[in-house]
Amino acid sequence: MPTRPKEAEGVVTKEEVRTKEPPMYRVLLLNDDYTTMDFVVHVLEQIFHKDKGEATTIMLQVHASGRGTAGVYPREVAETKMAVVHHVARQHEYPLKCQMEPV
Ligand code: TYC
Repeated sequence: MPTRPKEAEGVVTKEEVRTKEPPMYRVLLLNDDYTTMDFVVHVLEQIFHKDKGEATTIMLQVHASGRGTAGVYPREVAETKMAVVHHVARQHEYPLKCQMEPV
């Protein structure tokens, strides 16, 4: 039987212990004509934890191109972020929508 060097006894290699990373999802914000730019920036700051500069860049990207990435998360986190965005948008009577897609 092949032997291991003494110092390798009981050593578990990284591959063996590493838990599998979960599949990740992009949460996308969609443009519309009614939601204010300020509200979208606020959503990106409060829900996606962007600083004001990043939030403004993402909002302008969505405004110009139709959609943009708010963040990338495991499935359940992405689903919750989407639900929170839709909830706060409806509270403020904005039609803001988001979507998620696998990375
Ligand atoms: N297009 C909107 C406006 O001109 C701004 C906006 C940006 C709306 C991003 C939604 O996801 C959005 N007021």
